[in-house]
Amino acid sequence: MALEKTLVLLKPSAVQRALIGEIISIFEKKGLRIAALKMIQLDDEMLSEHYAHLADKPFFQRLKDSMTAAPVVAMVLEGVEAINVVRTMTGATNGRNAFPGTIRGIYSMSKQENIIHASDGLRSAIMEIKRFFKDEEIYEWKQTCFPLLYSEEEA
Ligand code: IDP
Ligand code: MG
Repeated sequence: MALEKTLVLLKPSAVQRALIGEIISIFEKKGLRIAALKMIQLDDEMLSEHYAHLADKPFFQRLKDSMTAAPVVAMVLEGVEAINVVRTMTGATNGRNAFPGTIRGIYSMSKQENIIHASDGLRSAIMEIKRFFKDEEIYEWKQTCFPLLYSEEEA
């Protein structure tokens, strides 16, 4: 089982609604290692890259406006199968359909204002981490509770 890194953004709506601490805490308590963490103001260029797959959608400009309305909190989380784990914790895109217990399920009533972004696969995780973090911003600190989080065969 592979130790993976994934990218999470707490969107401007999460920052405005004072949910930063609470959501980071959910990931910390899950056992994911925070490898990098910072607040950044996204711009049009970064978002056109990040959301390139949505460029022809009618809501694209609205989405970009929403994503630049306040800073975001960006982080790199690491754990065994972290990409899938974090994506599952994130929940369905539309907050109204997201299962209760998922972050969108708990905190969001909207498809656009859905609080959080999480990488959806290995390729996108690698690209997105590179998009938002320099190598020297990613820390390889040792999680001393690691043996309590996983069995030997898992890690
Ligand atoms: P994801 O964030 O669950 O991976 P994507 O389809 O990759 O979903 O869309 C990226 C973001 O674009 C969503 O998180 C959401 O904020 C926004 N979005 C997606 N579909 C719609 C829509 O139909 N209306 C408005 N915003 C949307
Ligand atoms: Mg996506």
